[in-house]
Amino acid sequence: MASSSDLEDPNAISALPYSYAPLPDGEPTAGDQPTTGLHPKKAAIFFVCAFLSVTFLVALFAGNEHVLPKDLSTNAAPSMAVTTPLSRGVDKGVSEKSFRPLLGAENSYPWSSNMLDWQRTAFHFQPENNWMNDPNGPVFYKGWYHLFYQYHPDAPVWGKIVWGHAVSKDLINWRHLPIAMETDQWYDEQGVWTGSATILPDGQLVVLYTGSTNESVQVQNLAYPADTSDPLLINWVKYPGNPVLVPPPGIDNKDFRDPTTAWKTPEGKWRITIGSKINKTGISLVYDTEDFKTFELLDGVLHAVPGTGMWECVDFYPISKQAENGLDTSVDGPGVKHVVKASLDDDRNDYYAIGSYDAYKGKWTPDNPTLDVGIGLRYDYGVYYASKTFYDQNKQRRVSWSWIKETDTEASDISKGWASLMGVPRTILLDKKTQSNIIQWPVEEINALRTNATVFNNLIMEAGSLVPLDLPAASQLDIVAEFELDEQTVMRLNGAAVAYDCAKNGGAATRGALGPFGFSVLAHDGLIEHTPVYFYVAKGVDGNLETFFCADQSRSSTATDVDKSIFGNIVPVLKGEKLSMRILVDHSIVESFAQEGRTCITSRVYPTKAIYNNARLFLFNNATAASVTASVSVWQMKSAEI
Ligand code: DQQ
Repeated sequence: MASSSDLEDPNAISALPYSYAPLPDGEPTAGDQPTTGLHPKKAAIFFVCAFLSVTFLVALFAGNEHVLPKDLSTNAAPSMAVTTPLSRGVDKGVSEKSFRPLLGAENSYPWSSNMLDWQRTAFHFQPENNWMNDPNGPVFYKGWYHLFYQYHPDAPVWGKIVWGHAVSKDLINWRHLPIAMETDQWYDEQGVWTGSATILPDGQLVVLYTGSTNESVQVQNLAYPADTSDPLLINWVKYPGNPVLVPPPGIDNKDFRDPTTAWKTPEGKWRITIGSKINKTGISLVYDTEDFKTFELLDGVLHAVPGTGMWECVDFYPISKQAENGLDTSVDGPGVKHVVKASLDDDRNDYYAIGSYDAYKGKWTPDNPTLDVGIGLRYDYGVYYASKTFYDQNKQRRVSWSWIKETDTEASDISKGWASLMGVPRTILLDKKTQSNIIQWPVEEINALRTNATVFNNLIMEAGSLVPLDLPAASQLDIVAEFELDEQTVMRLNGAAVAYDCAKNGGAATRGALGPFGFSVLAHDGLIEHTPVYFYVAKGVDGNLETFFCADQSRSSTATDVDKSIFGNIVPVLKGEKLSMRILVDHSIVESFAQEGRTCITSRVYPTKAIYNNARLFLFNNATAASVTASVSVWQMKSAEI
């Protein structure tokens, strides 16, 4: 453990590890239970009581180790009874649609309907029942936001997919509409898969989507509204000449899917890109068209990255180097960079890179080849896949939707009757300060759901302290916080060459001189269940600080048949910036944003006890050396109409 002499002795570098093994297991005693919540008026009294001992904190964070199923925190096969594993998707030619680590697992926890009911969200888009995956064709049309999505109307597992459809005036409250497109043609008999919408200059709309044919060949099809004057776009027509594209020579029949929104070429044609692979190299093919019926394949590809495997749901869009607004997909020019995003079939994560687009050649080059698509930055370091952006001409912004899968068993999903959510839509901008990453932030409309704010200013959290926050409820929250590490401790501290990794370094129970500190959400009083979302700061031998943003699901549930991964990554923090985070808690989904959206983590958690009135929120500082000053605003979130 760090002592003050460690901090002051400049030669004691090796004496100050950034982390050490937590103290031995120990169940918290009755006297250890934090019983008093922090009400602003009682802050002074509470302050003295709330800073609990280091021993207590470590015991709470590490003490229920026995509930951790080790086989679930790695990718090893689960230990529970395994029936015939049902891989959903792979044999049909798409990425795995079951949660692979729990494939074929039966429930090993006695879930009650009360527990399962609590998991349904209050302000995240989901269909009324059954299975959903990728967002499709998001668009703003005649005053309505449209969201189509991959939907299996017959069961809460992936299967014969159609396009579900819902509309909204504000991206938050939704009206469900009839299925937009069914599997009623030979060219989409096995599934109406992912696609995108393009608004033509005269305001008309076209959609290109992937059909899986009667023989499971992936082809691209054209569809358009039956009645363009209908703002709800209820009825759709499939072009009689479909398919408009079949896999080109050299491309496998099952490696050709998910056409993008079209953008304009310098010659005035339309251009799209479609994900594929050649051997292990992920690629994006480029086609030009004038009428969306006949297409010309360009030589070469938009981009290729060896070793990344099949690229699903490729997205390609411009971002402004200076402006605070989003850009229509066809915008190009000197003040513009371009993003390529690919959803990697092999690891089911969304990766992006920023680079330059050569419109004449139809090629894109990353600014930093070491951070190329699939080997560098991710949109989100948790559960987040198959995202798709659209340009919202209503508010001049680029908005991203994403599929957030379940990470419990299919048996639980069948009991619930539903599976999957959409993440809260995010506005995407280039980070003007770093110029090397995007920032993602929940759309402003979500703030309308905030109510009943509780504010705590300048809370000083000593090293090893835990503060329960007194809130009326804690299952639907918007938490915004700023943190400042005690500067003198940071300056006195010797640097060390220790590489930190959220996933591999033991989570929130592993203590260092400067972290972890943050929130425990969906926490049970005795912390038998809780999900810490936190910063971990490390001082390098060069004296520079590195900041990591993590979410630790390892103690999120006492159930053994749910995923308990620990997520996270580094987050850039520039000179003079405070550490800041925002967390949206909505029952079984927790979305976390650091430094205004530079690094994001989406978690799915399935507590059994920290639910309904027993869900709490804690602030903690599990560092060994530095105190942290925190300023926090917490809002209760109203339920949206969905
Ligand atoms: N989901 C769709 C495919 C896409 C995959 C099928 C990504 O079009 O490649 O449901 O999740």
